[in-house]
Amino acid sequence: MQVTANSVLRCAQRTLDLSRAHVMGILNVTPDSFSDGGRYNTLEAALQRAIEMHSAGASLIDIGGESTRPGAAKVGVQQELDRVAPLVELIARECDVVVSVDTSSPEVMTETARLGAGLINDVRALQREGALAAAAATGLPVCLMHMRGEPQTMQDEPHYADVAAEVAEFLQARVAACVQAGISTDRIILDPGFGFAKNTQHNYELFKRLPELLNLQYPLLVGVSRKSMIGHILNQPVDQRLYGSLALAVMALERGAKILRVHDVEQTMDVLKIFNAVQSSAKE
Ligand code: PT1
Repeated sequence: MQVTANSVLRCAQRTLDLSRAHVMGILNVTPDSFSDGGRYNTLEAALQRAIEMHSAGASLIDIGGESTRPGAAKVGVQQELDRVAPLVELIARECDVVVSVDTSSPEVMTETARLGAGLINDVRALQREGALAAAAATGLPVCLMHMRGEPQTMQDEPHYADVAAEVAEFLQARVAACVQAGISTDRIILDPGFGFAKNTQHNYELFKRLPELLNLQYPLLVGVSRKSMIGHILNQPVDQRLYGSLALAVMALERGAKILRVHDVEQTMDVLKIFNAVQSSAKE
C-alpha cells in the first residue's frame, strides 16, 4: 500500500500535492442540479464561474452533466457529452486547474480525457459496463464513491448494520477491481458518498467515523456542501446551508480528508487556510 502523506497525484498535465488538503469547486451544467440548477448553462457563464472558483483558490473544478442528487432524472450519453465536453476543453485550456469530470459513462471518460480532463469522478465507482477499462485507458486518477442502487431510488429506506464498515468494504472491493483493470493504486481517491443511499443518521455516523476509512490508505474526498444532511439538522433550505457546510468542512479536514467538494469555494478556502495555519504551526 502506498502512503498518502506527501504523495503527489498526477492529473494529466497537472499535479496535486496531497501533503495538504484541496478544495474542489462544483460546476454543474445540468438544468436540474439541486443547488444551482441551470445557472451556468452557457459556455461563457460556466467559464466565468470556473475562473471565479479558481481565483478563489480551488485546485480542482468538478464538471457534471448528470445530476445525481436523490431522485434526479437520467441523462443520455450524447446529451451528457454535449453538456460537458466543450466545457472541459475550454476550462482545461483557460485555467491552471485540474478539471474533474463527474461521470459514470465510459464514452464521456474517454472523450473528456482527450480534451484535457485531469480526474474522473464517478459516483458509481466505475461499475457501469466498460467504465473500468475506459478509465484505465485514460491513465487519469479516479475518485471512487460509495452508493447503493441508482439516484432515482437510492433513498428508499437504505439499511446498514454498520455503515462505516460496509462503505469501507465496498470501496475496498472497487479498489481491487480497479487494480485488476490496470489502474494503479497511486491513482485512486476514495469517497464515502454522503447523501447517497444513506439517511441522516447514516450520514452523520459515517462522517464521525471518517478516520476509519483512512485505514484504507487512500486520499479521501468529502462532498457534503449544502446537502440535506445539513438541512435536516438546521431546518434550512439549500441556499442557507453555508455555515453548516463550513462546520462539516472543518471536521472533515480534522478527520483527514484531502479534497473538499464544495459550492462555496471562497468561504471554504478560508476554512482550509486556517486549518493549514494550525497544522503547520509547530512540530508534531
Ligand atoms: C459527492 C458528490 C459527487 N455529490 C463525489 N461526487 C454529488 N465524488 C455529485 C442531498 O442529500 O459527494 N462526491 N457528485 C451531489 N449529490 C447529492 C447527493 C446532492 C445528496 C445532494 C444530496 O441533498
